[in-house]
Amino acid sequence: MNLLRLGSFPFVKASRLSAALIICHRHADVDAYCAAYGTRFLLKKLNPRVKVWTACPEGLGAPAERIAQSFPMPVTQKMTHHDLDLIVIVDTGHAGLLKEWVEVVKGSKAVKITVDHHPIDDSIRSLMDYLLVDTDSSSACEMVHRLLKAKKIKPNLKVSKALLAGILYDSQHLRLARRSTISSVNDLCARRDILREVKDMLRLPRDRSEVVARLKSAQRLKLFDSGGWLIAVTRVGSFHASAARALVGLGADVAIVTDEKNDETRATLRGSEAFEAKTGIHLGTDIASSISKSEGGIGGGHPTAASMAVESYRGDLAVEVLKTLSEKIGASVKPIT
Ligand SMILES: [Mn+2]
Repeated sequence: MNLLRLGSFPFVKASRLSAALIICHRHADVDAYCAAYGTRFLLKKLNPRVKVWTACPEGLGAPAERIAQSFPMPVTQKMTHHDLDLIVIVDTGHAGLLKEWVEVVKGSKAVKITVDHHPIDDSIRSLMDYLLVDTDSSSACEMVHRLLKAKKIKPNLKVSKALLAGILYDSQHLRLARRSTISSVNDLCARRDILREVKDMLRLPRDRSEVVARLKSAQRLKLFDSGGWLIAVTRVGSFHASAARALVGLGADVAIVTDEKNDETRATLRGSEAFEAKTGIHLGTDIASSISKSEGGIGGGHPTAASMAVESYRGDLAVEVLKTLSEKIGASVKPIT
């Protein structure tokens, strides 16, 4: 992604911009919400008269809900204004994650732009006029920061904190950071060193229900071996991502957490960095996206963090993931008892 192209954002004359819609993925996480927050600021700076709506399909996830208290913005439930000039989709690699908002996007004559760091599925590609996609970026927030920079707009303190929160969240507190991430963090902290403050914001104590979900995921754990890699399979009703991360924290190379709700089967995957580095398996494209495509669901994600959802699924999604994983690894799956 080159900066010249970033400088062309939002690909419509800012002075003519009157109505814009920002949409993030369903159950917005901290990165998605904060990227929307930063994009809203950017559009308002480009044209103070622009009216901006923000949509978070199916609401916010628990960590984003907490962060949103520090960075409140109006979130619209239903689009009543139909004459949009611009639609910006942030942090969303698959159109299925837009839920009912996909119809708003399809039906609008607005210029449509995706700002994302996920591998982009064709379902999004076919809807968009412009793709600002960098899969090497730590987060959508890092990209929004680069957009601000390209437009020579300085974020205020609140926006700096929000973008930093998204970067820290998606980069696992900079464990997955690249040089460009550090450069963004440095910029965002230039006016005031907000690193510690934002870290503390994200480190609020976990809800008891989340802790229970993490512990139950360990209690219900089934362990498998494929080619020497330890694969943990479990089932919990909520906090899938947190539970999967906890299992990788315990030492699993890959954690698979599944659940069924309202006729929808979901699977959340997390892998260790060593697993990705040694096998080259991308949990987003090789596993979640490939299985959901063949099963008629939605799925995708990053090399070590991915998820998928399939409606009216008849089989056992965990078994399907294990099968696909072992094929990619090139070794059979053996239960460890
Ligand atoms: Mn993200």
